[in-house]
Order: sequence, then C-alpha cells, then structure tokens
Amino acid sequence: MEALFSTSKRKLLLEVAWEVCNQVGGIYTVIRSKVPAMVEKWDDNYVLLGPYFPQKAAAEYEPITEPDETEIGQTVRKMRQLGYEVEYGYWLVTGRPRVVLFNLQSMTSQLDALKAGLWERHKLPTLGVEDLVNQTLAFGEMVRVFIKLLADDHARRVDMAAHFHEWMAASGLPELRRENVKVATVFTTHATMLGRYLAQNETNFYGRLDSFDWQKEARHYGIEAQATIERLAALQSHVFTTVSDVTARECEVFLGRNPDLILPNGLNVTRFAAAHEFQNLHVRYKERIHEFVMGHFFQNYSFDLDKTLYFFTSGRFEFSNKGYDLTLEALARLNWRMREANMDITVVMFMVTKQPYRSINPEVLHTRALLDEIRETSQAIEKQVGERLFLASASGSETSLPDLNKFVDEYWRLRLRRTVQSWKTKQLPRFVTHDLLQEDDMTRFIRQANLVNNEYDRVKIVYHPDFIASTNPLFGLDYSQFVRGCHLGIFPSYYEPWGYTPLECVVRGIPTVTSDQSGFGDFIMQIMRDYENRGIYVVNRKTQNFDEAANQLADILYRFVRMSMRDRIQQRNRVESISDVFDWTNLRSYYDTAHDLALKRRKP
Ligand code: U2F
Ligand code: UDP
Ligand code: G6P
Repeated sequence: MEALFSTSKRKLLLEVAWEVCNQVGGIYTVIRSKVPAMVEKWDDNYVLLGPYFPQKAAAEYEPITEPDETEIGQTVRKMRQLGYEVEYGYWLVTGRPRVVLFNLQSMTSQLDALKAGLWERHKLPTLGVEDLVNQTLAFGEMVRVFIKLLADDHARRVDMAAHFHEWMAASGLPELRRENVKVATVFTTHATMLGRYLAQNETNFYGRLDSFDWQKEARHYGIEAQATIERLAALQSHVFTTVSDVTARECEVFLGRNPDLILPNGLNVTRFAAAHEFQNLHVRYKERIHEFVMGHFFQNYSFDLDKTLYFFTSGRFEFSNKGYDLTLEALARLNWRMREANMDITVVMFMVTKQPYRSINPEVLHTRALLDEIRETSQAIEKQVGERLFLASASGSETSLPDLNKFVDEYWRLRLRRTVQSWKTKQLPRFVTHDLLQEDDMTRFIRQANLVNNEYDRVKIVYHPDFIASTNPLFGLDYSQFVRGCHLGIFPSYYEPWGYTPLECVVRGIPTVTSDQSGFGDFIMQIMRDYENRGIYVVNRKTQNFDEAANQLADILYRFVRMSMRDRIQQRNRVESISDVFDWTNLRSYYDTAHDLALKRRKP
C-alpha cells in the first residue's frame, strides 16, 4: 500500500536561478527559452525562484495579489508572516510560469549571522567579499527557508525536486542537505569560476588543467567564496550536471566531482512554414546594413554592395576567451589573400561587444545623418522630376525624352551638391564606431594588423563596442535582425562552456564558425558528421596552436568568400534545417533524466 502511494505522488519542480526575471548573461537565455517546454510537461507543478529587483522585474513580472491555496501560495504566506519580503506572481514570458521572487533587502540585518553559520557548518569563507556575493548569500538563504517550509508542510503529498543553476543560486543547498530536507536536488554549473579566470589569465590553460590547485588559485584571484559555493553545491547535490563535455573536464579538477549528466542548451525554435520566409528576412535586414555601410564608407570610397559580404562576431568582452584575437588574425590573413588574388569582393566585419565608451563617435553619427539627408533630397528631386515630366509629357507633343535637368529647381540641385560635398572626406572610415574611454586589446590588435579600412583593403572592420539594440541610431535593428542580415557569424572561442551565439545563427539560417573548445562545437561534432557541409565550421583549437588555428580559420573564410550566391542560399537552407535538433521540446529530455535521477537518488 505504502509503495502504491509513493509512486502515485504528485511531483513538483522548482527551478532556481539568479537570472529569473533578471537578465545578466547566457543563463537567462537558458531558463527563459526553456519555459514553454517545461510548462508543457509540468503544467502548474513548475515554479521558478529568483531574486527580486523591482526595476528589472517591472517589465516582465505580474504579481498575484492574494496568495492562493496551492502549496506555493501557502508557503509564500508563511514566509511573509515570518517577516521575509516575498513576491509571488507570473513571469510574463511565453509559457507564463509562476515565480517566487525574494527581496534581498529583508535579509540585510541577518547577513553576518548567516555568514558565521556558513563558516561554522560548511567552512565557507565569506569575509570581505564583494557585494554581489553578499546578495547571492541572502538569495541562497531565502531559497533555503522557502524550500524547507514547503517540504516540511507538503512533502507527504508531493515529491519535490529543486534544480539550482550556477553558484549564485546555490549557497543554500549544502544546508538543505545537512538538515536532510525532503527535496531532490540538481545543481548545474554553466562554467566554473576558476575556469573563467584561469583560461583568460594563464597560458596553456588546458594543457595545465590537471595541475591546478583549486584553493590556491581561488585565493590568488580573490574568488574563494564563489569557488567554494560552487564546489559545495557540486559535491552535495543529488545530481550534478554541466552544459558540455568541455566544462565537465574542469569540474573534476576544480569541483572534485565528475558531472553525472551533460545538459546541452537549446532554444525555443519557431520556424517559418515556408523556407523562403527566412531568406526574405535575410535580404530585408541586409538592406539595412547596406545603409549603415554606405553612410560609413562611401563618403571616402565606394564598393559594390552586391559583391559585399557581412561577417560578425559578438559577445562579452573576453578578448582571448571569445577568440576575438584569433578572428582578427585570420581576417588579416584573409585580407592579404584576397588582395593577392585581386578579388573584387568586399568583406565588412562587425565586432560587436561591450566596452566602456563616452558616446557614439560624433563624426560617425554625422555622416550617417548626412546620408539620410542625401536620400531625402534625392527623393524630393525624384518627386519633382516625376511630376513635371508627367505634365510635360501629357501637355506636349514631343515624343522623345526631354532634358530632365530642366525639371529640377536650382534650390534642390544646390542642396544636393552641398550635402554630397560636405559628406565626402579624405579621412579613412573609422574602424571603431564609438569614442572609447580608452584603447583596448581590440583597437590595439586592429592597428597592429593594419586593418584600418584603407581603400585597397578587401576586409573592412567595424568595431561596435556596444550590444546592438533597435534604439541605436546606427543600424536601427535589434540583435536578432542584425544576425539575419549578415552572411556569417564567427565565434572561434578558446574558453566557452556552451556559447549561444553560433546556435542563434543556426536557427536563423546563418552559417557560423565555432570551435572544438566550445560546448556547442563539441556537441555538434558528437551528433553530426556532415556539419561543415551544413554550414557549421569548427576550428580546431584543441590540438592546434594559435598560428595553426588562425590559418585554418583564414582557409574557412577564404573558401566562404569564393562561394557563389546560389551556394550561399543553399547553405543557408541547410543550416536552418538543423534548427529542430536544438528545440527544447527535444533537448528537455536531458533535464527530465536529471530530475528523475535526483528523485530516485533521494528515495532509492
Ligand atoms: C555561461 O554563460 P553565463 O551567463 O554564465 O556567462 P556570463 O554572462 O559570464 O554571466 C554569469 C557569470 O558572471 C558573473 C558570475 C556568473 O557565473 O560569475 N556575474 C557577475 O559577476 N555579476 C552578476 O551580477 C551576475 C553574474 C557560459 F559562459 C556560456 O558559454 C553558456 O552559453 C551559458 C549558458 O549555459 O552559461
Ligand atoms: N547578445 C545580445 N546582443 C548583442 C550581442 C549578444 O543580446 O548585441 C546576446 C546573444 O544573443 C547571446 C548572449 O548575448 O544570447 C551571449 O551568450 P553566450 O552563451 O554566447 O555567452 P555568455 O555571455 O553566456 O558567456
Ligand atoms: C535570399 C533571397 C534572394 C537573394 C539572396 C541573396 O535567398 O531570397 O532573393 O538573392 O538571399 O543572398 P546573399 O547571400 O547574396 O545575401
């Protein structure tokens, strides 16, 4: 009888992350895009827990005014009675799941006692940590209290699993285990703290991986608290997972446990019924990029836009981790090869990332505005000529075309000439669109490689040190539209646990370059043989040195620029057809396995 009851128990899944209703990096994409697939399986038995930041939540959170009688509603009420500030409502994203958000302010007075307890019971050192860590400790504690109350009151009727993402969500996990709270726990790390730091700062990171002493390095980089939380969560969860085999290798060394499972990242893929739809979007947004390119370059020299290809890279400013160095090096080699071969193709490369800047460069804005004026003036002239030609043709007896110049007012002729004159300049088109606060690795590398937009260069560089948003006057496109308008995305990362950017190209039908050191690249090599034929190029950074990898990338790019338009169109079709593989309705099964395993391990 007992067994019968326990197998028929309802299951409840909590997913805990710092980025619920709070976008910071790629984890937001994971959680948010996965919601529809989760709700499809779990329906109302799926609830997300996150921190409450009123300004960020405002746009995507709707409170439930009076807590309901569900287990979650009752627990929210109980927590409030205990003096905690807890928000309860809906996350306004596709799938509309319930969320509980914790106001970290209500923990401030208890923080010191909390830290003392964590040191005493778990040897977690948190003295003098940065404010973010304090906030995550407060968050972890409120999550712990919530789960404990929920389990104490309801574990008899529901089997509960809690899935924690990244160390920022997981500081309460060790205590939940110590108190033997009736909840099955899964911890997923999306990178290791030490991996991020060491890959960026130590040469031959992968070669030396096995020799690093985690504690020594954590102290050296001032991240002992973060690394310890990560380690405790990994060691003490029922099921420990990460996003790729690439990161799994670090886990053993830095966290002392091999992941039980790999949970690859997906997207909520919406495909068009007709394949030509996304091809049309490519043309539409490419036109918008053309406008920027005309404004930016044609004031000095022009080139044939029908023979121009748009490449881009994007991501946070981790110069070597994201492979920006390798990309620039390969572009310099491509430029040389294209010049040697006398090619009439132009490549415009956009480097999109985030660096501190004062403003968009005034000249860049000005030339952009002048181009708009040239367009308006041309349209006014077109209208005038059209109307007058119509009148002349209808009323006259001439059958041959009259001199159209006569139809344009002196005013418009002068205005066009002046605008074009003030627009033309001898200055080379700038390779950076903003006034940076200071020179950085990108500008230094660009100068050093002499990729400074000379007329004879076949590869032009546009370094845009801000993410792309539709409010930005230079493109007037959002990031997704910008991606669609380009021909190729280039992401040969050195350190990249997963890497959403190449995947985001694939689902929009844009070919892409990734690397075998990125989780995505590693995954695609495992599941597909003809990935290159389908427009996913994987740079070998595992066994090749920088110079060899740069050559391989230059080869890939050189082959790409020699493709015909017909081949490019077909390749876009092929790459887009892979999309479904990465739809969460397919990849959710990895999460299902993790949750089942955790529930089984808690109650064998
Ligand atoms: C991984 O991407 P993340 O979203 O984890 O990468 P980041 O954008 O670097 O942000 C998260 C980390 O940044 C830090 C903290 C987090 O672990 O250490 N941080 C911070 O300093 N301040 C804050 O307010 C919030 C976070 C991974 F790198 C990608 O390859 C994957 O694609 C992605 C999804 O799995 O996870
Ligand atoms: N991104 C964006 N606007 C931009 C450039 C990038 O929104 O102008 C987003 C991109 O869509 C992706 C995320 O930034 O979802 C980067 O995620 P990724 O997994 O590649 O790297 P992470 O930042 O997580 O290390
Ligand atoms: C899409 C459109 C075609 C267009 C082509 C341009 O396939 O449907 O009409 O000619 O894109 O491709 P390209 O690679 O040159 O931007």
